[in-house]
Amino acid sequence: MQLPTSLTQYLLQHLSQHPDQKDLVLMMSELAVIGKIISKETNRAGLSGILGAVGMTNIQEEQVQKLDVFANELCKSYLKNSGYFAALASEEEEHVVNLEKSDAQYIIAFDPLDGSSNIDVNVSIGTIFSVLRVQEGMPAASEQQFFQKASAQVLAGYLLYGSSTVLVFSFGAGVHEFTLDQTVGEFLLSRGNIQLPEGGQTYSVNEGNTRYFSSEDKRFIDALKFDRGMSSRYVGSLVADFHRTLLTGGIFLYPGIDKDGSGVYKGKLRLNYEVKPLAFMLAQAGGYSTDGQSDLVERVPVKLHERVPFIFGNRALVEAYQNERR
Ligand code: AHM
Ligand code: MG
Repeated sequence: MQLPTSLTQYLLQHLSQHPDQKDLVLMMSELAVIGKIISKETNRAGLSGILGAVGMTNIQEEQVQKLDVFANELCKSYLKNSGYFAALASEEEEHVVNLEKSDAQYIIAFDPLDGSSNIDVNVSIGTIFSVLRVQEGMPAASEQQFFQKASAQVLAGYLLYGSSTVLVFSFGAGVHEFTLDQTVGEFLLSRGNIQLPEGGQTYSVNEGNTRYFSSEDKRFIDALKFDRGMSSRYVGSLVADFHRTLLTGGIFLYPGIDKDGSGVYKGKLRLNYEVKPLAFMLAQAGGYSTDGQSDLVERVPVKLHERVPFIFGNRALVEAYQNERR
């Protein structure tokens, strides 16, 4: 019987081929542990809600926390203790958190629990992470450290807490999916070197925003429906919508929207926590992502919590979108 490759085996093989990446391999293993803990909490989130609703404490006599707060605090304390990171940036933290490790060579940005509107209603949510090297010539815990483009990431990935929990990540050469076997508590390789299939038939967009779209965006989305006859899927958790697109192709659009009628079209998704890690993996899987003007893998952040339009999927479709805007 052929046993699937475990994450531990995969990481050891990777290390034997890339002895200089020991830290990255070890931090990937730590991130997988964080994923297992959040996965476990996610599975009993309904119970936490019941306890939380009456202001009760849990079995360890701790105050029950909202799942997103729990995930953020867990990531912070676990990543600090790992010793690999000089600083972290979280979607849930206003400022960069200095981890007081002056000799650490890496920084990490993460979205501890993506898909906040889906947390309380039992729909897939996720955790996204992006690891960068500390740049010389500036303080390790400065915001500027995070102003590096997606292609500078040395490790990026996500955990998707869905019908099963999967870990998808890349060290920069190939994207791999591991599925958590809850019975043995180990991630097992389920898809190696994922490549986006050509000719995906799904478009994914929050159609409720149609009135805020530019006329070009409305026209493009109408063409997906009426000319190409594509089918619609939208979870509203970026990790879930990304994972489906990675596996089945198609196009996802969260274009800039003009909600206040000012004529300025603003993106929603965060460059550092959501867009960069996903754009990095998508590029290796043969896909393409754009902010409407150019390749998001090369976009340099200018603000820590910067939000950008995010359109990704099969290259031909996304390039068609981009070409209409240039
Ligand atoms: P969050 O980080 O507060 O959860 O917001 C990001 C989420 C993404 O997961 C998802 O793609 C998007 O927001 C959905 O937005 P909307 O509800 O506007 O469609
Ligand atoms: Mg998010």
